[in-house]
Amino acid sequence: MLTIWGRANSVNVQKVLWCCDELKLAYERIDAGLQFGRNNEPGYLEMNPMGRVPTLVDGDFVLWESNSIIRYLAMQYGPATTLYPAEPKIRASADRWLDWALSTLQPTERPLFWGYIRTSAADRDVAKLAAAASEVEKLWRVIDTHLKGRNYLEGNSFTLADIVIGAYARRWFGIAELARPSLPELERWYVGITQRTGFQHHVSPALT
Ligand SMILES: N[C@@H](CCC(=O)N[C@@H](CS)C(=O)NCC(=O)O)C(=O)O
Repeated sequence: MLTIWGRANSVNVQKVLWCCDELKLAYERIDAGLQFGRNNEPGYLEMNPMGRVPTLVDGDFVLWESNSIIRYLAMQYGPATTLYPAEPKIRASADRWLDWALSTLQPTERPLFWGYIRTSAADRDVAKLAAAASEVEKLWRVIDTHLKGRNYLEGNSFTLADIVIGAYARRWFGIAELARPSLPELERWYVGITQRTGFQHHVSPALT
């Protein structure tokens, strides 16, 4: 049985839970992080010295970093699936979106998410949020352009890239205050991934 440490409203935990759903893996999830604490206790820090969530425990194997966790799960438990394609060019292309999500998309969207979802309206820095929204919009335009002629982000099948980018797309589409431009390819792809049970169970719940 797998154990996943991390609160269910963390985008990085959500990716892992969605991946487990795609692979039909059973797991136990233990709340940790923010109001649940635990992630800075010595026992947790022994597993994950960064004190962040998620952390995966699979028997005597412990792993942190959400994108590494989903790569591991797909290689270990879904080698015959198309989730993490073995063909090097497709795998590298999918990996590119995983790296881009952590290096570029997440840091750019974070101020927006925290500003609208975790800050009261009275305390918001409106000018800062407008600047952040404009930066994030540029990134979603990149995805919109890339999706032209593609059903999914890489290859012809749903991959880890769709999970990772999909988890952030849910935030972009879920912040009611945002004025979003029309991005038809992005919207078409997003409607498709919202049909998946892993998205519905783990990513779709209200942003908190
Ligand atoms: N790059 C790491 C980031 C981990 C991370 O920053 N997690 C956040 C939640 S999304 C966290 O642990 N925040 C502190 C907390 O929840 O107390 C990953 O992808 O796993």
